Amino acid sequence: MRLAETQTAEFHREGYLVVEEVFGPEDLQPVRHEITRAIDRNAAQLVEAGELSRTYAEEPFDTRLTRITAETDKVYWSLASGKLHGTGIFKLLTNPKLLDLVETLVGPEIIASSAYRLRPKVPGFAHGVVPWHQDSGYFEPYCDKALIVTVWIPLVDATPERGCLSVMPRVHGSDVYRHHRHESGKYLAIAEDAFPNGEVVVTPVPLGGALLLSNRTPHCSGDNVTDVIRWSMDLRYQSADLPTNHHAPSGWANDDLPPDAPIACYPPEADFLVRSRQRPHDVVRRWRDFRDLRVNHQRMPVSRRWGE
Ligand SMILES: O=C(O)CCC(=O)C(=O)O
Repeated sequence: MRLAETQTAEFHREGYLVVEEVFGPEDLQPVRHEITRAIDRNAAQLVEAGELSRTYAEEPFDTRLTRITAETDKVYWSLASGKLHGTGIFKLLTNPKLLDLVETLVGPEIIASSAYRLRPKVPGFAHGVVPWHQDSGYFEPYCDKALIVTVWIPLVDATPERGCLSVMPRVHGSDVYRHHRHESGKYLAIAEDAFPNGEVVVTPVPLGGALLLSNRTPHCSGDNVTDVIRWSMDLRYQSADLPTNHHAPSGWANDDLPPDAPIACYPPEADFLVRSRQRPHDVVRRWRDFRDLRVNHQRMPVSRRWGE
């Protein structure tokens, strides 16, 4: 599914775009399955260790982790963020419908950014609330002016009550605002005195849809005040012409970049090439290769741009 010209124009003008009916159940089921297996595994271990009373296996996907998290947050932390790298996640990251969408924006040589995140927004669990930030706040400054597209994909209907995202449109043409470590300690947030004075748009996304964001679009998400876990994934894509740590088998890496370019826009984790006409042999097509890249990646630090 490619974006229509009007949609591309809207994305560039507003800094975000909601696209409905991108995915069918067959696209999202493998991820749900991978998450469920991970919960099964981790919950069983904790029951065995006497840290959880039972696995809550009878609970549906929408509520099971809430019951578990009421006893221990260990299962939550074993899943949240970029920890999973199974076949379900790989299938979604390389989903051709998704890559067609992304190609409209970043071009035909596509790197899946290392920074992909799974977010179970468990009702009443504070970590799910994300303060105002631009994704570029987390990336290397060298990549500020480039486009790194976030594709935010809910695994349930994402409504305002469940803590969907809010965005600030039409300010993404500015620089990256000053960020600081948020009081939660977990996130970066735009500093109060640097905060842009823009309109705020709440962006519900129905199951099957996606929210596209630019790396300089300020966004945040609030509390989930329902009984349903707001499961979502955010994936990121960039052109292979930007810094990347995917050292492909051919030996290619950042060939044309100046010496002061960082090793990757987000060095701590492993990027990988997902589509290429110029170097089709370097595309990561097998889940095992993806897993090996993720597992064997030598964690590199990000520069301390916010003086932390
Ligand atoms: O899913 C959320 O609540 C926040 C997502 C986010 O901040 C992001 O995708 O950069």
